[in-house]
Amino acid sequence: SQEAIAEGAVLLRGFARPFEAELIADLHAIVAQAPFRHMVTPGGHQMSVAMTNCGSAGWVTDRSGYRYDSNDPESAKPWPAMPSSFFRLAAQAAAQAGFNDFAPDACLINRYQPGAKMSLHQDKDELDFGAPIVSVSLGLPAIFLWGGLKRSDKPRRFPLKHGDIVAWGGPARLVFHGVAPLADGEHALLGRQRINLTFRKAR
Ligand code: MD3
Ligand code: FE
Repeated sequence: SQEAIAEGAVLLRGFARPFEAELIADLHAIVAQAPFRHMVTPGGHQMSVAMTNCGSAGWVTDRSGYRYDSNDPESAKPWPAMPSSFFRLAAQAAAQAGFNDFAPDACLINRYQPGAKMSLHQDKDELDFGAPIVSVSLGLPAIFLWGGLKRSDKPRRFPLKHGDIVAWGGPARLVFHGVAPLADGEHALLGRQRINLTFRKAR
């Protein structure tokens, strides 16, 4: 099923389900090379979401700022390559949502354990806001917060479940968004966590 949640934002419920086994196997291999870690914001706060990356560019934050880096700062080695299962799913979902020829070079992998949240923010560390962003939700359900173009716009709440994909582009690309604190639970494939794959064209 396909719903427009706002101008430029398309929700594909369950789109990732046929890929789940391959995605989870590939995820485990990535995390073995580049473990999840809690990064620190430029303001000095440790994030409640743990992160890692795959692809030629990885999103990182530390006291010196937010940026994309070709290497994992923990190992000084390149981030693991983006598995073809990840790339194909992101490109297929983007095309289904009306964004043709999406070629992500960055996949940020977010891990939410119960209580973890992401405050309202914009994604604006990428070179070209013309490319969409594709996000894949796996594991425990979460409440996604969808704001406006001003931080003060009151967010709407959307439940995102295992297998749901959202593609955001055009007028939705710079909207403020976040995730409410994760409720506890147990997912059959992933246990007590939510994993979000965020595909972007960074460079
Ligand atoms: C709407 N992640 O990593 S994905 C992020 O569920 C991030 O982990 C959330 O926001 C998560 O930056 C939300 C959905 C998402 C991603 C990018 C967007 C929504 C977006 C960019 C513009 C508008
Ligand atoms: Fe974001």
